[in-house]
Amino acid sequence: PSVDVTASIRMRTADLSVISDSDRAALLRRPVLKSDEMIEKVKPIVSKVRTDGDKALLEFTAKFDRVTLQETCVRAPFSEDAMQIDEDVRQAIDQAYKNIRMFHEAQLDDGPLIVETMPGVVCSRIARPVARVGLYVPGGTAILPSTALMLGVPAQVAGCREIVLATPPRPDGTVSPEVMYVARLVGASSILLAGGAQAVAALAYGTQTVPKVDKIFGPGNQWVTAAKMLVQNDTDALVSIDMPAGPSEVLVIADHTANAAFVAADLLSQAEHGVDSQVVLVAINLTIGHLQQIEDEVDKQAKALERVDIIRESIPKSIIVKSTSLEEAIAFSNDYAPEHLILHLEDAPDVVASISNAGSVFVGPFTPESCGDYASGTNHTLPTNGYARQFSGVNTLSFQKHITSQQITANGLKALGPVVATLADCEGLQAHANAVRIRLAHAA
Ligand code: HSO
Ligand code: ZN
Repeated sequence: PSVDVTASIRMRTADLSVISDSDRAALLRRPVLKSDEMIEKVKPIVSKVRTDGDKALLEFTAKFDRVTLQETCVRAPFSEDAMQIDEDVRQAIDQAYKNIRMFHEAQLDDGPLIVETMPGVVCSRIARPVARVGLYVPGGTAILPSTALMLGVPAQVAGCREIVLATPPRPDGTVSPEVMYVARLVGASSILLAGGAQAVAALAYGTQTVPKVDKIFGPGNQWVTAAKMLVQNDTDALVSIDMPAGPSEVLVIADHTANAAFVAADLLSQAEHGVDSQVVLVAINLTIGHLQQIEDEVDKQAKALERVDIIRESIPKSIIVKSTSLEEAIAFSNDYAPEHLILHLEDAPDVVASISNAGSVFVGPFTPESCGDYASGTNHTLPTNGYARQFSGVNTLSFQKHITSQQITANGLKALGPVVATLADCEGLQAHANAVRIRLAHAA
C-alpha cells in the first residue's frame, strides 16, 4: 500500500484520571512475544549447527543473509585494512570507549570480601571473570559499533579470557570497519560472521572454528532471543545468557517545565529504532496548548528524518498518558518498568529517589537518552518488556561470578561445631554431624 507522506504522525492518548483498571493494565502490557512459538522455529536451526558445525553455519548465512562466505570465524589479530574509519568517527569511538571504560572499571569487584562471622570463623567471597563470552552485535537496519562497545568494554574490564564477537556479515561478506575497530579496542579474540539463531547456536556449542562460550550477551531480534532462551535451558550446552530481550522502549515523564522540542526529539530517537519500538509519554497537567506543541514537534521533526517510514509505524502505536499528579505519573512508570526513563521535570534530580523500576534514568532537560546510548559511560544493554522489575542492565558484574570460601580454626569449630551438629541431627543427616564431632573429639 502506498504511504500518504502528508498524513500527520500522531500518538494515541489515554487519561489516567478516567481510565478503568483493566484499561490501565492494558497500557502497561507489551506486545506478546510468542516465545514458545519462536523457540519451536529456532530448534531445527540450532540443532543443525550443533551437529554440522561450520558447514551448517555457512549454509544458513547463505540462506538467510544471502552471503557466501569462505570462512565464518576470524581470529585476532584482525586485518588493519578491515578497520579503516573516518578520523572523526575514530575519535568519537575513542572518547566513548574511555567513558564507558571508566564507569565500568568503577563497578569491578576486585577485592575479596572477608567477614569473620564468629571468632575463628572466616567467610570470604572472591570474584572471577566468566572465562569465555559471546557478544552478539545485531546487523539489520543499522550498524551498531555502540553495542560492540557496550558489551566488549565490561568483558575486557572483567578480564574475560576469550571474547567472541558475533555479527551478521554485510552483503559483501565483511563486517563494518567500525565494529572491527571496536573489536580490536576491547580485545576480542575472534569474530564470528553470522547472525540469528545460527550464531547463538555456534556460540553455545562451538564448531570446528568457533570457540564455545560460557555466557552469551547482547540484544537481537526474536530469532536471536528465542535461540538464547533455548540454549540456556540445554544442560549439554552449559551456557547462560544476560537477560531475556524484547523491543526497545522509552517512557518520558513531562511537566509544565518541559521543552516541547526536546521531548519530541527524545520520543523520536526511540521510535526510529524499529517498528515495534515502545514509546510512552506521561504528561503531568500539561495545558492543551503545551501538549499540542509536543505533538506538532513530533510530526514536524519526524518528517525530516531519514527513518520516517519506521516512525510512521511506531509512533501511531505509541501513547500519551495524561496524569494529574507527579505521584500518579511515577506510580504508572514504576508499574510499566521501562527500559529507559527520561525525566523532563521540575526538580528532576529529586524524583530519582522515587523510581523503583527502570533500566536507566535520564535526569533533566539536557540529558538525552542518546548520550547513554553511545558515550556518557552507562551501558545501553538494558532490561525491556517490564524485566526492569528484576533485572539490571549489563554491567561489569554480568561478566564476573563469585566464589565463596571459608577457613575455620580449631577454636572456631569449638564454638560453631555444636550448632552445626544440632542442625544436622535435626535434619537426620548423621554423617554431617559426624564430620563435626570427629574433629571436636580429636581437639579435646
Ligand atoms: N537505544 C538502544 C541502544 C542504541 N541506540 C544503540 C543507538 N544505538 C537500546 O538501548
Ligand atoms: Zn537508541
